[in-house]
Amino acid sequence: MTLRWEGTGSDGRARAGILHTAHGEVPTPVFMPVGTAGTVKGMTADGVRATGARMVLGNTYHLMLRPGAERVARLGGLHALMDWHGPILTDSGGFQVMSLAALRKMDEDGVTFRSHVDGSKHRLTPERSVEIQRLLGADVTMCFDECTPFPATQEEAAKSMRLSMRWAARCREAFAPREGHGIFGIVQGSTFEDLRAESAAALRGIGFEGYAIGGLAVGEGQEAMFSTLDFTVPMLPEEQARYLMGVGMPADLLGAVRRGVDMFDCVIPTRSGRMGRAYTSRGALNLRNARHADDGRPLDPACACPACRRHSRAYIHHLLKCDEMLGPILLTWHNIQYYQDLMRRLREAILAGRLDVEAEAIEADWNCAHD
Ligand code: PRF
Ligand code: ZN
Repeated sequence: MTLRWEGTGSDGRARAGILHTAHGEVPTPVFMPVGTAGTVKGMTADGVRATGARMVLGNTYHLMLRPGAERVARLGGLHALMDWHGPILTDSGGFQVMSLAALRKMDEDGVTFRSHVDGSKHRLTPERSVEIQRLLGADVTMCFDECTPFPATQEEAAKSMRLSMRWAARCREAFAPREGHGIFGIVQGSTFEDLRAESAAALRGIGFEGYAIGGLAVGEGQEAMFSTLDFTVPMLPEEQARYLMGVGMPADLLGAVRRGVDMFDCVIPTRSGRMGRAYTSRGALNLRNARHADDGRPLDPACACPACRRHSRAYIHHLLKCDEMLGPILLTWHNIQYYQDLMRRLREAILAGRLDVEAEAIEADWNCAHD
């Protein structure tokens, strides 16, 4: 059987479940740390697993440029290469081409672009993207789509979404079903309800193992993202996983889980860790700030990660000031741990039927005056 999602409980619109994949089971709601170039930056695979993470994301765009999809396949696939033996979801490349590549030229068939690394010329089509994701060994393949930039007029958003839907049909056709593997469609349509409805209906007509919501967290703001989720999530099948791409901050995850989303990925915990920022149960901290220089307390007393169990805020501040690589490493570990702990708390609250109470407690803690 291909990859499937099994619901195990719900609370309001929020759901708990299990994603069954070729590389194991993943309890949802789940946050997938981003392993763009075959590594969750600054973490060993064992370290990522120790945070509780069970599934990671890889990128078609980066890996096709370096080290190359055929080479990854010759080396035994992405799981073996990065020593990550849990499930991997790969993004399809379209979003990264648009945000990173130079001299992009899009046509009905696909996108031609120049590498942001060495300027070399490349082409991605729906068929090639699916082939690359197969060569990488992805458990979850994503459709090749266009993430409609924000803001877009209704006409622009419709044209872009309809292209993504034609590409989605080609991706489904190109995908060879395999035990425990699946392909997800991606709903586009910007913040327009009728376009999201048209997109969701088109994808349901094609039929996928799961459904992603794309084109959000692109500058529309949390309120518009939430209201788009309010009408888009109910357009998706009840029996399959729902994945909100590229989201987000802890409060975004909480709001989206309450609106029925099961899966997330985002660079925020890793990228902001490298920049000196920690997400904690008492809100965010910037460890570069001088006020931490004499603070002997851990980042978060509620956290059991190595940074919190063994080190002070003062030490991490010092490491950052000296540009020592352990600073970003510790903060990355902590942030991934915090995201995993948050998702576990939400899963348990959904299963216990007390998500509202739990969400209020979490939010009250984030907003408390002292740190
Ligand atoms: N499409 C794809 N990847 C994505 C997005 C999208 O719309 C987003 C939008 N937040 C992040 N990553 N394929
Ligand atoms: Zn910690």
